[in-house]
Amino acid sequence: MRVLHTADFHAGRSLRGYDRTPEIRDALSEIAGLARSERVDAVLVAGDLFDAVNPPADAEAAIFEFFLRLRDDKIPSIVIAGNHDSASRLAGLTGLLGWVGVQVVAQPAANPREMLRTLDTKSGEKLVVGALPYLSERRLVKAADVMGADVGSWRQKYREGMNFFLKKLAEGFEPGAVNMLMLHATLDGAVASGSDRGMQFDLTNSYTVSPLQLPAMAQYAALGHVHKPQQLGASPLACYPGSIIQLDFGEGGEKKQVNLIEVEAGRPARVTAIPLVSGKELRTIKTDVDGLDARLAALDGFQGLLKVVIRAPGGTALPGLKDRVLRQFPGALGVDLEPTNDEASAQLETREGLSLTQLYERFHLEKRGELPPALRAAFEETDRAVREAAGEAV
Ligand SMILES: [Mn+2]
Repeated sequence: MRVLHTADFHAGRSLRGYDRTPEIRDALSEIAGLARSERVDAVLVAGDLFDAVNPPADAEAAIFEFFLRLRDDKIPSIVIAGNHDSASRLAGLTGLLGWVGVQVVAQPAANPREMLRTLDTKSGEKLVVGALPYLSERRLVKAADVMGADVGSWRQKYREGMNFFLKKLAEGFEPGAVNMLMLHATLDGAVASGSDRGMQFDLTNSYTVSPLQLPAMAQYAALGHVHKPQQLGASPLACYPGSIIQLDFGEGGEKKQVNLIEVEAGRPARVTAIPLVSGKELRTIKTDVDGLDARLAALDGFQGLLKVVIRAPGGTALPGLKDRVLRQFPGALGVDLEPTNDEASAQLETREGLSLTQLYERFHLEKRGELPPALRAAFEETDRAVREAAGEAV
């Protein structure tokens, strides 16, 4: 049996105001082409189809087009919701997607047996997938706060909760079939992409599952959530194929891939990475003001998306610097200034000591570009109102 494993499409993503959906659409078309040329029996998508709970129409079009391409080639697929997806939205589409051969598991079910999906594949063998969509860690934290429990013990609770689901799913595995797990979660030891914020925090602060918790009867664990491709466990073989294009500057230079799994019932699985070529290359250059022109000139022929970090004394803006970069390299998405002092720049990488507004400003810069003053004012006002309502001194 041949199974194609992919994840983390993030359709609808934009980077500093630059819409990435056309590149994601290209990558999805590339993957559908691979599923056909590799004559796979099934495709597994391990969550984060969309970048946000309310994706733009063209992002939905890209996803539906992908599934229709698979349907045209009679390739069935199994899909779980990731933390970026709206589980309830995907749940609402489940019936319709079923008509084109896509089995969706959007929400964890109280009875884990309901999260098992089976396929009688054209290889003649049966595929059983224990599909575990993203389980909200935040809800656990909230509950922990309310009850005054310490988060450490809730981390343990999360692991136990995951254990319950994984064990129950494994009970549905069949000796004569190919058995796989699929989950959208962080495994211990997972390495984040060079990390443009986000994921780094996620990995150090978040809830994790140990590879040892994965039932050994699974021949392969199809993981989603971490964007850097990697293998984690050996028994069962557990892999993140990673995202399908370089989604943010932290993923710059990373080679993207899908995994092809060749496996028979009761035999160890073989995994082959198939490289993806769609999507623009992301690159960051760091320089001081004097070196700027030379670094930009050296980019000659670079067709990707660029971030320029300029080390300037005290991190203060120098007039005309942004324009100078854009004149030489119109594809530059951002010009950031960084204080020369190493300690200060190290501080920039953490969230400690930053106000909510500063954090939002940073988030906005990453997602949509510079924060407009009116939006900043509205954010501050809302923040103040919320804190006042909570009885905090403002
Ligand atoms: Mn993701």
